[in-house]
Amino acid sequence: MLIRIRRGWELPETAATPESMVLQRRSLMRLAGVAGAAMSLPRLAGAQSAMPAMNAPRSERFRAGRDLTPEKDATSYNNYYEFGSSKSVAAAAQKLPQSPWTLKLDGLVDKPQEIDLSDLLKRVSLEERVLRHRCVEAWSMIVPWTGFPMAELVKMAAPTSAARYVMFETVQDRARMPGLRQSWYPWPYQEGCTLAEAMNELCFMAVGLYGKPVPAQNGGPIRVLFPWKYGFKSGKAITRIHFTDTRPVSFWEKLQPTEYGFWANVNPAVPHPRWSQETERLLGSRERVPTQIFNGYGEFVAPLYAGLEKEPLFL
Ligand SMILES: Nc1nc2c(c(=O)[nH]1)N[C@H]1C(S)=C(S)[C@@H](COP(=O)(O)O)O[C@H]1N2
Ligand SMILES: [Mo]
Repeated sequence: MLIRIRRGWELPETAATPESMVLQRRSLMRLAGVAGAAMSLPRLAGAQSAMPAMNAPRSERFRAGRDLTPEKDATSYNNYYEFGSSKSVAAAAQKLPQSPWTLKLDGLVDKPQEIDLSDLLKRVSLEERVLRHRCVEAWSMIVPWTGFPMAELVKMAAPTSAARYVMFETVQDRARMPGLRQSWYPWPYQEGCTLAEAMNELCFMAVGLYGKPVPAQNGGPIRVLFPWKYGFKSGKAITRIHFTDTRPVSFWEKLQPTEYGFWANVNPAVPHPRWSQETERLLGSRERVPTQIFNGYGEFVAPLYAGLEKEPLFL
């Protein structure tokens, strides 16, 4: 059982998918795309989506300082274990209906509610943010997300004074997500943060990617983003946001508590137990670049961790 888990996730990306294989797989996918995937996917996405093209204003506050990752790379190399442990889950993920979609806000809140996503989008103003994403496997991407601050949802839920943590839960669609049958994983995919982190301006709920609805494989129709944390914290296809007084134990922490913790802030100086976090490979390129503490977002988030120096903030 453990051996099966080790094969995918536990290897650093460079070991799990040697560069040559990645490149080979991409060109295979391109070829296959002409025959199958590429022809059927856009039609499906159009039919299922609640949202047309988006042209939200781009925020100047968050500058990535690098070129955007090519869209085809960001949308064809994914981690989404509900659809399997390979990076090629895009075709399978198209089966997940994107609309209608309900988001449940519950737990220690004054206003528990279930909101229809299209109603929610009438109540928030959308912006585009170009953000860095750093996977714990040491690859990264820079993509434009459209969405709204998570703080908006916190306000709508109105947490009580007892609420200290927020847990984000991914939908469990057993008919369409074959990975859910892999019972050694602690489904559902849950990730959590402190209430202060959820209210930080960088915590973002994304409904768009490259000006279009977030593709299913990237977590459509709505996902959370913690750009200063390792990518596994940024849960996809969020269906429930739960406010609690207990620190949530998240999916990867349940699987391997010695390797993946609650905080998971990016830090090049703290290696993963089995590989270095000093550099990262830019998706869609062969370039490796230095990794930055808090993924380069320290000016926004470092104050959140004052006084918590004894916590394993970077695991
Ligand atoms: N529900 C769910 N969310 C998830 C994952 C997952 O397997 N299931 N993988 C995480 C990991 S490890 C990463 S790196 C990012 C990948 O997001 P992307 O495919 O949009 O690049 O999603 C995160 N969110
Ligand atoms: Mo990841």
